Amino acid sequence: MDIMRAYCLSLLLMLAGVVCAQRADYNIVPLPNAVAVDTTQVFVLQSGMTIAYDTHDEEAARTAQMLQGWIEEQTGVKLELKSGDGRAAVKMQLFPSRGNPSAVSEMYSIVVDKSGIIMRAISPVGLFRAAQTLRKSLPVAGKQQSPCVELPYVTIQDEPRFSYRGVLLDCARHFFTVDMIKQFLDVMALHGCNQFHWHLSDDQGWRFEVKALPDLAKKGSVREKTVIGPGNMRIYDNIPYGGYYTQEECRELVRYAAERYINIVPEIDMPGHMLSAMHVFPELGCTGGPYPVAPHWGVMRDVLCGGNPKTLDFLKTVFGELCDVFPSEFIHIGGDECPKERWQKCAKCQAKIKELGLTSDPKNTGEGGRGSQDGRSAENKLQTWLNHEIEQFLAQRGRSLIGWDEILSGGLTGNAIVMSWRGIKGGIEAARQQHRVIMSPNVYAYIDHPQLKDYSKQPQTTDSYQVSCSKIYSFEPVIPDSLTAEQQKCILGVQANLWTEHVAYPEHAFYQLLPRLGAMSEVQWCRPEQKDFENFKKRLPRLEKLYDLMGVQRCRQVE
Ligand code: TNX
Repeated sequence: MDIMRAYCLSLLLMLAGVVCAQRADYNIVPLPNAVAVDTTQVFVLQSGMTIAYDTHDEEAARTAQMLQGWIEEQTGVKLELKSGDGRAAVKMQLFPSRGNPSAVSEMYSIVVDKSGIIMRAISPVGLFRAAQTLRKSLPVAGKQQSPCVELPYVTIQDEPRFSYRGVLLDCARHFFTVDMIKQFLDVMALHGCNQFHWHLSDDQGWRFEVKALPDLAKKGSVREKTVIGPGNMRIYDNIPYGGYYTQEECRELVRYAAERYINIVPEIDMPGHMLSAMHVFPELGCTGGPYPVAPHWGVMRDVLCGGNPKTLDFLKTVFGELCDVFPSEFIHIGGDECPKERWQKCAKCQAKIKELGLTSDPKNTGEGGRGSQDGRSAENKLQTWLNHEIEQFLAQRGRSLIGWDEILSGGLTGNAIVMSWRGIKGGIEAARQQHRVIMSPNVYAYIDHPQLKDYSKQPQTTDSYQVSCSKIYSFEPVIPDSLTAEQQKCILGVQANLWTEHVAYPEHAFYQLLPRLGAMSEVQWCRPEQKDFENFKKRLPRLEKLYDLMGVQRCRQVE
């Protein structure tokens, strides 16, 4: 029967002069929640048909335009755009929800049947997700003679598991151009990611223009040389290295990201990882400097002075302008890897500790690895005080503070959100205190680490352990045994981090990112019961064709 039907259909198509060599396949990455397909019947999409968006919604129009471009680029099928055409082959319908208007739902559905392709959503972002799903379902065949695509009948229903689906790009250790970042954002959108964590400052370079402090970016962005090789062998290239983003460029990226439903979370890392600023303003350090912009990697013992009132003034100037440029609710203040060696000996820091009445807890466990500040020493509490000052400053502007999990050490304050990177311990602890959490544990989410077991087969990068696709894929961020149902809701989502100590070029950055972001996207998007690594591997090659079409590099092996 099925064979008969297919035969009749192809006969009909041939009579109509249509011979379709291309067929859609809904086995995409990340896998939608529910896909009910009927492969015995197809709708044929061909040039001259239309895409209609049935409101005068500007966002829907933009998404329709993007979809039109993707379809043509992938399949050669040229569709026309129309608003409000009831007979169009592709319809994008918005049904604004009458419920809670503040809840932005990413939910969408796609139905393909004899009348064509209908995408429905209750907010414009849902239509964008639907358009991405359709795009990923279409083949990548390039230019064709008389192009058309067969789409098997289907009903797709989908929405993401987590609201925060992030990727970090470190633009401090190495600088990436605005054009590269746009491509990075396109790749993120392809994977359904919605938070771009932009690491804008570190010991090795300051990348954000602060208008009130023009020297900060001008001088703080340049290091005189860069260490060569895997570890810190202290062999340098002796080539000055720099680059920073003007506020205009940042705004342009905010717009570009927003059109792809991505929020930019800017990070200025404080009070550690600040040598690039201290180089320009040595009075901000406990010893007075001089402080060169760091030419090598690691954790530096010179950090911002916690007791100098100028430190807080400086930070408020910086975070004030950061808030002007970035509309994000989330503002990242770093807070990681801040050794307290200087603060212990600094008269200003000790005076401030006294003034605030801070004392070490009896069970202070001292400092942890990589200069991390575990334990409730008076100095860690001074850092908490500093965080709290910034948190209140941000709160006045309607923003929420995110910090790396070290911000737990001196005690969490206010609404602070914890980004758990040294495993998931910090995240669990924060959720138990009813603070929001983003899980980004290094052993699962650090894509600066090698993806293949054989290090010799890949470019040199952060060494030590392997973070393979399967390792990432196996990550389950919500631990029912450790958290109550209420506490589990504090887990906003998951993030992959691309640190760039050893990643200097876009090709290498995308090699580190792909296809691992594919694996990460299923952790971020899919329900645990849907996940199956072997099945993921079968779906990946079709996504990789899109990587190739987009012109981005990738690792060609999956482990
Ligand atoms: C730790 S993650 C860091 C980064 C490094 C990274 C390298 C975090 C908060 N700090 O400064 O780039 O390891 O893997």
